[in-house]
Amino acid sequence: MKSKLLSLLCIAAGLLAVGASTARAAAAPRVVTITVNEAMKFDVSAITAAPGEEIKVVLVNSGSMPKLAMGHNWVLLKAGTDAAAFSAAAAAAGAAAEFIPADQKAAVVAFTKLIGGKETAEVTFKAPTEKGDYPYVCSFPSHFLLGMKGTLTVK
Ligand SMILES: [Cu+2]
Repeated sequence: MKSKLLSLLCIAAGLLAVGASTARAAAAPRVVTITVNEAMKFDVSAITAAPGEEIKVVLVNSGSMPKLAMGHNWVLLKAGTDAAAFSAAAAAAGAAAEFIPADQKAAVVAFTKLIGGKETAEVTFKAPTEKGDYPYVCSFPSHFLLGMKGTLTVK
């Protein structure tokens, strides 16, 4: 009798464990890895997301230059943001602000820190619920102008 109860408990515990791991898997964000280097391009220039989808962007800098000489970040902007104007403001904000202009934070959906060669940064965020095209940029001075940009499309 006692052993039967014990085995029932074991089964119950096993089911709980399975349930917990399933729940964990469902809650895990989708990982999008973006590699950057001295070529000043995001190797992923288009991301499609479902409204409200949880996404983890992992930014990998495979280059070798230090952050202050050629740093990179990944900054997702609200739909309709003038990315060129944002980048100009970011350059003016300077390295101390990691090229995120304090007065334009309302235009930022998500961003990683600025990283140098052989560094990695990540940010987990929920895609906007409103469908549309959300521009993303590297806000290091002039990198946007050199083509370091992409679009996250919510649909
Ligand atoms: Cu960059």
